[in-house]
Amino acid sequence: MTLQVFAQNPADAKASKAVRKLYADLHQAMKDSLVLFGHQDDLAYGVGWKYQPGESDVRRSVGSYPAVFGWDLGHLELNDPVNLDSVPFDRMRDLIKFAYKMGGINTISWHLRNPFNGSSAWDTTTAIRHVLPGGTKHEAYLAWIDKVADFMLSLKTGFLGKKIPIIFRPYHEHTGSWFWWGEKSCTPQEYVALWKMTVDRLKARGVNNLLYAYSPAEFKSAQHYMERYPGDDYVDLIGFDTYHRNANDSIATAFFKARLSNSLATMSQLAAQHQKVMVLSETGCEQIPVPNWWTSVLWPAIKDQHPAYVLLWRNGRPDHYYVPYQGHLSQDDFKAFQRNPRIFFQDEWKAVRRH
Ligand code: BMA
Repeated sequence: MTLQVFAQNPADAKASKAVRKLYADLHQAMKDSLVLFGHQDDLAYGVGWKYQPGESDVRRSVGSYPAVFGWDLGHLELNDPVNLDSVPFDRMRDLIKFAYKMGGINTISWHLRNPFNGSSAWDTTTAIRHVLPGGTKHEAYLAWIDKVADFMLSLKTGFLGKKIPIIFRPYHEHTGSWFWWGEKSCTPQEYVALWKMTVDRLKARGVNNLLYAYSPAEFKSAQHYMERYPGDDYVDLIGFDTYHRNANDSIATAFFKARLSNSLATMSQLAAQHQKVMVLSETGCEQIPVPNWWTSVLWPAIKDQHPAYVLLWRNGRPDHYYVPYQGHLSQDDFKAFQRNPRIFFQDEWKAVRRH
């Protein structure tokens, strides 16, 4: 199916020129059936290294950086100097600049604490109604959003301090029930109210360098996907988070491939109807135990619907990583995947995007 997607305005009517350009570039990538490759925390650490300037497991494996760089603001709300995965926020800011300067795209998620009891993002105790207007935690929560606003506004580059465009992806995987903003912890109205309150507050604080990504986990139908959609004027990217588990089981693998391609087919119709950009906002197969996973599982599942980018999750620990490190058993296949003319890493993306 060919997508009828036309570049259109971002949800934020005051979005900066750089945001508009990024949005147009993403629409163009989709029209051209390109898939940009992304990786979470790519420049911060990898398997066996941490904070070495210029390092990246993706680059070590295939000779190029990813085109999309993912980051997470969890614990910024606590005023902590490091995020929930120990990445110092000051270093993150520098690495976001580094990625942007080489033509990369930055996207940020937020695994923030439960605002009702201060426990982790995975504490599903009812929280949203306490942070909405009239709730006991409302003011404190606005202060949390303001910290995000300050961080976003601090992402500047060049002599003139131009703000770096960012794809912000809050309250993700809400069709699951593992986060406090998940499906079983709030009503659709509460979820939408939380989203709108967040975006409105960021805009009120002068933040105009964001595109907003909506990214449920598994969903049953188009209707289910859209059940908590905040609206076309609050969302720019239609995303999906899904992981391949039990990769040594052929039935589980076939199931993952079918579910991913069917989900993207549903989403691509929604993206076309709403004129949004479709992305695979998080995916991966922990430790990649299948040597040809890249060309035999991931690519066949995405090639027909071609999301504008795929973001692989972080290389956090020797038992928790999603892209090959140098010498990994799937490295050769990852190289073959990179050579696919429709998959773009940083060097290829930099060469074609508008400057
Ligand atoms: C999860 C795991 C955790 C991490 C969290 C936020 O999927 O990687 O170790 O803290 O994401 O990045």
